Amino acid sequence: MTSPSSHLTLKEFCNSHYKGSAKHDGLEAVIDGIASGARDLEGQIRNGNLLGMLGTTGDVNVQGEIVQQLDAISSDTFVKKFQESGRVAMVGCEEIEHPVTFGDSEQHKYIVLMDPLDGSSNIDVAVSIGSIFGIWKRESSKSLNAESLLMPGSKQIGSAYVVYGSCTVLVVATEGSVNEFTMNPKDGDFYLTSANIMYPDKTPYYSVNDGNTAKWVDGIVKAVDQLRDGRSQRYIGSLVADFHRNIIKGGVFLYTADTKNTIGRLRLMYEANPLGYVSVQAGGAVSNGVENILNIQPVELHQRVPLIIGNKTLVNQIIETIKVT
Ligand code: AHM
Ligand code: MG
Repeated sequence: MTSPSSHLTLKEFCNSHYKGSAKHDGLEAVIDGIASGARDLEGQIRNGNLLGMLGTTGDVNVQGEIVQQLDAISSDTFVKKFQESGRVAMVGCEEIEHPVTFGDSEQHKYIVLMDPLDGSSNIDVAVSIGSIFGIWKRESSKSLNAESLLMPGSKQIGSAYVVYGSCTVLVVATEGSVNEFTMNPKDGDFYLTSANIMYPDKTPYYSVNDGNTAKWVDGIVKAVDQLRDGRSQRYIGSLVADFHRNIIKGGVFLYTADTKNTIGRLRLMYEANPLGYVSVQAGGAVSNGVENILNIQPVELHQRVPLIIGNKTLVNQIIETIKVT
C-alpha cells in the first residue's frame, strides 16, 4: 500500500510542466481553478441528497433541457474559479446561453469551453457524473466577442475532465501527454495516479445507447453488430464516465445521428472537442463518421455533433462500415 504523499501532487506536476513555459504560460492557474472547483463540487455532489441540493431548479437551459440544481451550482462554481484565476479571458458553458467575458489583458490568455456537470440524468441516482473542459489560447491581436471561442478542436492547447465516481479523478491532457490525478478526500489534494495514459490495444468494451437502434441508419446498425462480437456493452449515460472507462480499459463510445437526433445529440464545443483532444493524445481517435471532429470549424457555441470516440482501430472500423453499407 502506498500513501498519497508518495505521489506527485497536481500542483507539483503543473509547476514543473507549465509554469514559466512560453506555450503553457499561466495554464497552471487554469488547471488549479478546475481542481479547486472539482474539490468544492465533489463535496456538494456527495452530500447533495442530504443538503437538499438534488432535483431541478425549475428552469430550462438553452438546450431545452431541464436544469438540475447541481447543474446550476457547478456552472456558477467553475465560472467563479476561472474568473479568479486571472488567466481566463472568456468561458463558454453548456448551461449559459452566451459566453461570459472576464477580461482581455495580457494575462487573460485562455478561453475555456465547459460542460460543468455531464451526465445530468445520473445526478440524483448515485451514478458517476463529471465535468469537461476544453482550453484554447485566445488570439491576443483580436478583440473578444462571441466569435472568439469558435475555434476548431485542433487548436486546443489542452483539455481536462473530472469524474465524480467511486473516487474522484481529474485527467489533464496537453500535447502528447495524458495524466490522471486522484483526489485524496482527507486533504482535497489531487495526486498523480496514472502518468502518460495511452489506450490499451485490447478493446473489451463498447458504449452505445441501444434504445436508439430503431432510429439508426443501416450502417450504424451493422457497425454496432460488429462491436457486439466478443465485447461487453457498458453504457453509463454519462459520456465522461463512459469515456474514462474506455480510455483506461479499452473500447469505443458512439452517439451518432439518428432519426430523432438528426445532427447528433452531444455538443461539439464542450463535450466532443475536449474529450476528442484527450483521445488523440492517448493514441485514440474522434470522428463524426466522416471526418476528424477536431478539424470541424464551429459555427455556434452550442452546436451538436455525431460522436464516435475511443480506440483508433474501432473508430476506423465503424467509419468504414458506415461508408460501405
Ligand atoms: P448532459 O450534458 O446534459 O448530461 O447530456 C449529455 C449526456 C451524456 O453524458 C450521455 O452520454 C448522453 O447525454 C446520454 O444520452 P441518452 O440518455 O440519450 O443516452
Ligand atoms: Mg454533457
